[in-house]
Amino acid sequence: MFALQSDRVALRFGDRSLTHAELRSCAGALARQLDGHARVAVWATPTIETCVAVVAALLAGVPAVPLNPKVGERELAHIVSDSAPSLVLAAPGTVLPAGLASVRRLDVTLDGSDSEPFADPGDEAPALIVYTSGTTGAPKGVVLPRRALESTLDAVAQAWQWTSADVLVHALPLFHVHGLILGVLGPLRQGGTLHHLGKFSTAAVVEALNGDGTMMFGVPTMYHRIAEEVGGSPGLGQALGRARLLVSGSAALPVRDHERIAAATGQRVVERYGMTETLMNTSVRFDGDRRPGTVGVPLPGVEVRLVDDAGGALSDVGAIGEIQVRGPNLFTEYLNRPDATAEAFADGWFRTSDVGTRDDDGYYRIVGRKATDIIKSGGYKIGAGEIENALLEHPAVKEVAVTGEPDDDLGERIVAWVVPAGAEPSPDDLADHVARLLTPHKRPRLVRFVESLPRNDMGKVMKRALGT
Ligand code: MCA
Ligand code: AMP
Repeated sequence: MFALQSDRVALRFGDRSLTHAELRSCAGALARQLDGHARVAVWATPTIETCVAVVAALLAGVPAVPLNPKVGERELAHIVSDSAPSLVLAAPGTVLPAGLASVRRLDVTLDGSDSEPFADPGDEAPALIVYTSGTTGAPKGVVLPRRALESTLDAVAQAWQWTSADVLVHALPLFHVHGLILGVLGPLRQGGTLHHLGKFSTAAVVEALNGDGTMMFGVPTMYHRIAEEVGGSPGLGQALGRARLLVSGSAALPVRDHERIAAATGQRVVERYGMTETLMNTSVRFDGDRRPGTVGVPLPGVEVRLVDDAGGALSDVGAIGEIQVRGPNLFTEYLNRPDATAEAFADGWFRTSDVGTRDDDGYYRIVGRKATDIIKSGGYKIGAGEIENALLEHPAVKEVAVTGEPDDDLGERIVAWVVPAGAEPSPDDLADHVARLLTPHKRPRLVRFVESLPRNDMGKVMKRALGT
């Protein structure tokens, strides 16, 4: 999957860095300790140890499950019981939650050394299992084979003219596809460099792009924060203008933010469209027309089609339908969920639930989503059902419905419509409850108390009738 031979810096986090050869050596030594393990978890803090742990698992051919270090107790219990890791890899000194007490811990150290070859586990061998939310129920483990990782990284490298000379800058979390697969494994596969900022701030972006950074990845919330500031900050505009390529993904980049950044930097952000199950599907190419509001053309090797409600393929320019994809970039299954896996495909095509349209030059635009109970907030995919289940466990909540509302910063914000069981609980209390059980990014940003929820004759909550 990677050469990991050169003396070029592979990973830089703050003042710590590893060359490709050093990474191969310490990850190789760690990989020997994974021998005989069927699956390992990685406590995915934004640190160099997380990258070493994931590379070790890939070298050893042992599937890795990246864990959000802010994961709450209910969500962690689900992931641990569903994926059954026999080890958890963590940076030395990190305090792990009680929910991992039953899993043996292995500290990730950078001082081991190994350069012996490893057996090739094969293209279809599972490499990573990444948990993603659905409309109802607990998150599903998306099993990603090595072939999907390699093909998506090669496809975007071609589209973006990404080479070993590039230094990628980002501040994305390392437990999702965007930050981990594109953002860590991407630079490693190209033989280039990742400079991780630890935490997003425009000041950190300026410093990195004024240094040797050549590319940046971010979610629209990050670009929105840049757009808000860039007009009044020539230093930010100049730093961004110096970059070879700025890429946005995980949610739609608003046209207004795209234009504000273009006006202040002379640099048009390139949008790409992906999904945990499919990795990357389409992108505006480096040398393509960077039209705001579009996610570009299918990546090399990826087939994309639009389908109407009856399942018929739509070929007319401008027709609107569900986006379905096929190609080597796809996952193999949802872990332990053959039912959900079967439902996700139609004649071998993966049903994304995203609704899109195609321009006459083959560019796709995403215009909506079939599943109303999915919320994208800050680039995170969140199921309304899991938040509702968590809130119903709060003693002060009698009934609840969760919706997503447009939000300039987050894209969508989570709103909880609560019928209190007695006295109204404080919104902060409800937010803390969700953060403790699930994760902080799933917490409601707004709580609206109502006397009752609008229901249809079947008793189902009519979420569209909930409005301001
Ligand atoms: C807040 N915090 C709390 C609570 N409230 N902790 C415990 N209990 C609470 N009640 C903590 C948070 O954990 C966080 O800590 C800090 O306070 C601020 O939280 P929040 O307001 O949620 O963060 P933010 O500043 O709004 O974050 C914006 C962000 C973030 C940085 C843009 O949303 C982000 O990193 N998004 C990236 C998501 C992503 O990578 N998605 C890709 C999915 P602390 O400050 O310490 O963190 S993959 C995908 O979608 C596909 C494949 C694709 O196409 O890419
Ligand atoms: P996730 O499950 O977190 O991998 O999120 C995948 C979803 O993010 C897709 O199904 C889309 O709805 C959304 N998404 C990703 N990239 C884009 C984009 N560039 N524009 C609009 N939506 C996007």
